[in-house]
Amino acid sequence: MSRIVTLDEFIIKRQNDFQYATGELTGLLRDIGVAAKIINREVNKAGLLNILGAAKSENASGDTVQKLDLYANDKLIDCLKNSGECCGIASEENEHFIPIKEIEGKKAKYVVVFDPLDGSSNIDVNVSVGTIFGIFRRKSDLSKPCEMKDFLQKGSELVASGYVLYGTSTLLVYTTGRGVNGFTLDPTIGEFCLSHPDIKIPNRGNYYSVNQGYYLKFDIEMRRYIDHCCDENLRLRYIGSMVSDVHRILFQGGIFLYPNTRKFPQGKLRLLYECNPLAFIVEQAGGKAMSCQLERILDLPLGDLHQRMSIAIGSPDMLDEMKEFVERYKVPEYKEEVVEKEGAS
Ligand code: P6P
Repeated sequence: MSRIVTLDEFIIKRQNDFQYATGELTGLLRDIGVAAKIINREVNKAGLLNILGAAKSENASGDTVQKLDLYANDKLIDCLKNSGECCGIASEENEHFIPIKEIEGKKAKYVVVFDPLDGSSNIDVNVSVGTIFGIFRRKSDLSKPCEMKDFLQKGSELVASGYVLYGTSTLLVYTTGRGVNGFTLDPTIGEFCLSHPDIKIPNRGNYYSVNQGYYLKFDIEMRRYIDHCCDENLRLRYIGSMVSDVHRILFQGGIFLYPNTRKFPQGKLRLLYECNPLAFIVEQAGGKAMSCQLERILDLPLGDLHQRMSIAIGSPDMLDEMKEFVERYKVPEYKEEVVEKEGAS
């Protein structure tokens, strides 16, 4: 049996891979790992505590907030506040970013963005949920509080990103731009242990992941690509938790889609703390991530913290195929013909 390598040990050993190897990012990643262990403890016994169900409030994006969302949000903020390495936080659960005061005069260089508990509508039915995070170097003056420009950075500026999946086991997957590695929490020792070194996404897979219930609300070019997935006898896997659905695609190959609809003309998922961190990971694993208008996710400019975006993410060959379908069926002539035949979408 190969020697156990803990997350802490791995981060420290690999910090020299990292352009800004000053130990601060190492400390930040370890603090996020601590918050993940605390959240995992509560997620695993949520049914025993009065922390299930809705918190009778909505977040900045208008989503109903679950009690465990708020718990996870609070724990991540507490851990990051005490880390001394983070000068600001942007969370799905908070309308504005949260400046963090320096500790003992230390000028923190990083800001952290996160969705504390993605897919939390699944909590009450015991379906896996996850935390998604991204880390940027601040752009503003180190001697002053963080500013909005520290957060409104393109995904290509991320220095690290990752997710924690609270599923059949608890898995932390992250990248600092030197490949993707996965760590499984061993509850007997309370450590995340290296379990999936150097993750690479298959060039194609047998799965496609989309909310098929919205099929008629997608643009015709996306409907034609989904028809192609059905013609290819791909298997539909969609549980309404982006981090879980994308994790399956990362490990087994396939494509995850959340196209724009009439209800969400820009797409539903949030660019800053859902799409960009997962796009960084999937690209680092050899995959691709683009909007349904074929723009590379990591190149997209951000206008606000909770900006929504359509997304197609997964195996490179399948993204290339999707791109062909969009280019072929997006042409106005075809769309007019379809509208006449099928009626407005
Ligand atoms: P729908 C969860 O609320 C989430 O933000 C993602 O995790 C998930 O992929 C998506 O929304 C599910 O949305 O419209 O299919 O229920």
